[in-house]
Amino acid sequence: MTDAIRAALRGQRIELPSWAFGNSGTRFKVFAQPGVPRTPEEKIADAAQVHKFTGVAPLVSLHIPWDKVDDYAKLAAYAADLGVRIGGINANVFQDDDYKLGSVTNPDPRVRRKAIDHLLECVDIAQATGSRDVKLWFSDGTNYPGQDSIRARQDRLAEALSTVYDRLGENQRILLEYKLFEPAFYTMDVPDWGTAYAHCLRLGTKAQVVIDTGHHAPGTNIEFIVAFLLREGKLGAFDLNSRFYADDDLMVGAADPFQLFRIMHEIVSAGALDASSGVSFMLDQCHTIEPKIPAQIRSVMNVQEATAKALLVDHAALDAAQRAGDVLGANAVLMDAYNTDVRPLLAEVREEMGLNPDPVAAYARSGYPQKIVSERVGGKQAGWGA
Ligand code: LRH
Ligand code: MN
Repeated sequence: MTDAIRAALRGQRIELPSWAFGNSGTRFKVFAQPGVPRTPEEKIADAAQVHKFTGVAPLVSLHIPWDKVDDYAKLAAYAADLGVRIGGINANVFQDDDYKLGSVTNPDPRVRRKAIDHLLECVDIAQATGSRDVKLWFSDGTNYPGQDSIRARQDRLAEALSTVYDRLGENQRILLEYKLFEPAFYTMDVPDWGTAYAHCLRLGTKAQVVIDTGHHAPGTNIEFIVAFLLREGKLGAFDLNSRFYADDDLMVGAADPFQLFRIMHEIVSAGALDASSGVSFMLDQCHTIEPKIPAQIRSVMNVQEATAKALLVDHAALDAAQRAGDVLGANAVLMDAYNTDVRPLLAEVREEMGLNPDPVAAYARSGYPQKIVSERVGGKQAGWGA
């Protein structure tokens, strides 16, 4: 394997969601697990374990107020001591009673002001943590036709976004996330990539789109959206996960590893794998029944495997077959890469990085799983509650 492929794999940067280490569930049940973090510091410590054993997960995204602290600069220093950095700051305008009919799109200007103030607070927090990204996902929408004006809500959304945009620092950006449905079931105010893209175009260069792989209608060709937004310079980040039906937030690559490969193929083909491309590769997952740290390690490994396969695509042969209109030939080039077992390559790359070739086994033997269960007794386990 070429040194370039190994270097690209060593240089991969995956951002972990702090909330994946806390308890999460569905409307039916949230299953608590022993050893779950109680504080943002403990979440960061768990994320640092994932980086320790994989070497490619040096960033942790925060969610406010789930990760609210008095001193964000101190929290960033704490993370740095553990060898990781604070990544994107996620705003939360979806858990307050005031937001029943919307946050920034709410008919009530008092509620809109309250939501905008929270978004501005997240910009300030990003300043304090040294984060570039402020990630905005709005649960805003309606459940019944006629409930509110679709157009008026877009006006309110645009106004709020430009207010936040104007507050951004030189090196900061807004990441706007879309979602087809849930918690609203008739309209979502940012339902698809086109709506997010249009708002980001109107805002300016410091506004880009987040593709959450669980936020599309079944059968959506996500890699087309990736290729299109990359070409426009408007792909800012991914929220990677996988699903069988809806926004299941399962481990990335678990439900559809071929889709993840096709997505990474578009990334590699556009030269967007390297951090210099500005595309953030974040995970956005919930481990409702499985142990959380091993699940994050496995998720990172799934991204590595899809990336390694995409890096193995013989682009010269693919290009020649495509130009020749050789449909089967071109498809075969891609399938050859996808059907290559890259686990031995990744094991070697980990050894080159001074890591154990089997991160899951190494973590299981590390003693950390037992340590957190014995130490983290009492207190309130972290979850989706504030
Ligand atoms: C919404 C979402 C968003 C986060 C939340 C945790 O479904 O994907 O990215 O804020 O999950
Ligand atoms: Mn998401």
